[in-house]
Amino acid sequence: MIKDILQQFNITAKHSGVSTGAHWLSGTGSVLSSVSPVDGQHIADVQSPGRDEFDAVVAAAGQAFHEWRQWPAPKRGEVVRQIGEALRTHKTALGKLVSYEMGKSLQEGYGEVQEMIDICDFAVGLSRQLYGLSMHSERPGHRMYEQWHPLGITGIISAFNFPVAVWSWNSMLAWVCGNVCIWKPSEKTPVTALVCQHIVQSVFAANQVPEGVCCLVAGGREVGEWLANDTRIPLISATGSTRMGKAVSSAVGARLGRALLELGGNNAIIISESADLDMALIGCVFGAVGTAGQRCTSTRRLIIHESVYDAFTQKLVNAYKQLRIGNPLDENNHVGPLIDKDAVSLYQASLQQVTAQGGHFLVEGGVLDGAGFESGCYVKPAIAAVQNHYNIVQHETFAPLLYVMKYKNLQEAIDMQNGVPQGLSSAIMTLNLREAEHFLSAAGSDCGIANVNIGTSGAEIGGAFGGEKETGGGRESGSDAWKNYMRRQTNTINYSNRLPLAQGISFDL
Ligand code: UN1
Repeated sequence: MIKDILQQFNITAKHSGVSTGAHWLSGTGSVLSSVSPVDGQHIADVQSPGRDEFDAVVAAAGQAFHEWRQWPAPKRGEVVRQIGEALRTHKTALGKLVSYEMGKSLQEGYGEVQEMIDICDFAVGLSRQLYGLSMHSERPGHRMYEQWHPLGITGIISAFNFPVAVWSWNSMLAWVCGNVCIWKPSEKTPVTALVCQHIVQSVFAANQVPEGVCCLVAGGREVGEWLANDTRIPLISATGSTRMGKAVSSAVGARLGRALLELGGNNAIIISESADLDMALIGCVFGAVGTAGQRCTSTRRLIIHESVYDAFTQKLVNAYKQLRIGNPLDENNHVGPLIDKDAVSLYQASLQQVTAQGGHFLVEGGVLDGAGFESGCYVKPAIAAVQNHYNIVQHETFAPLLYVMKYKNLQEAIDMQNGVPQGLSSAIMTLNLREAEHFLSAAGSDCGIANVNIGTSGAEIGGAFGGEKETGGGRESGSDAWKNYMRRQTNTINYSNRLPLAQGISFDL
């Protein structure tokens, strides 16, 4: 099945990971070996760029920008509409491949492609709505307005957990805005990126889009560093760990470029005494074990009112007993593998730290072995009772490890929810209007995303996505996140026959 999908997209056992959107370049950099965490099978080798090919790609992108920025935005939107159509056609194949290369459940693989289709639709509409404001000038016979122009090359560094959707949030918006894109996908999931590149290339060819508008540089850390340091690239949009984000941010900041960062989360749900506990349960369990806890929006902490703590943790423990762990392509399973053995080691180290720092397990974790688990990447989702201040709780463990803790009053719960270095997603489960509104107020959650009676993960594309503090401050996807991909220009036009100065200054010659 996977072989057929690879054939369908012309993915050979050894494939170039370097493209200008019209041509595949033979890479001279290191080889990325893509291995499925589902069954440990090798998928393909992807050749990354050497410095010369990287420079050739940036040059092609720079050249293409001169032409692409002059296409009317709705015409660019029409091309993006066709990408959305192509994604609809290939949803099943690409969804399966996402599931196989990354390890998320098939439903989530399809969901990820749906997210790409949704952002295409959003971007098409946006291509006729890149609005600027007009202002009233203080001077007679003057007009003032602002307009938004494209920035140039957008460098996109994406993570393994959403191997294709996060690229599409960035590239579809960047393209309708008139930018050209260079994508460095995660070195752990290069094959799904190759498929996206093939899909876009055929749409672009059919529309005579100039070479260089959609570029791919599949590579490791070094390629990320080249992008971050390159003064020809005004905007770097990076998704990944806080450590990576700090490195990108300082490199881009040192050259006064723009960085759009979407980094780690440490997302909590407050379970109030007035929560609908059955409804809350679904949000909490999906949030904690969906994508095997490898979303940046995954639920890491539950802050539970003391009066419902025993009842709710009992429900959680029972629900965890029902979880089926196994091959994510089998739709009977809820939880697939972690991305690789390094991730498994980090998960195991976190389990040890929980006990060492004073926590105890309500549901024990562990690594699965035996038939069906040969890849060594399958782990048991765990639940631990902890204190919020434990060092391990303050860190994001990218695995299905859920922390539970008790609170007495809402202020204490909000302080705990905010009392971590990260600030991405947050939620409260309550039927009490006062609590809900307080949680959403300026004195409530400090996160970029705050939900009521919905879990922390699974945001729709229509809202701006991102968070505060160590999450990096960037906003991608919906609302007015498109402004990150453009430069604002303020224009003042004098149509009078005098030249009055602003602020009433007189300057007579
Ligand atoms: C991510 O984990 O990097 O809100 C993105 C969600 C998804 C996107 C997550 N729509 O969970």
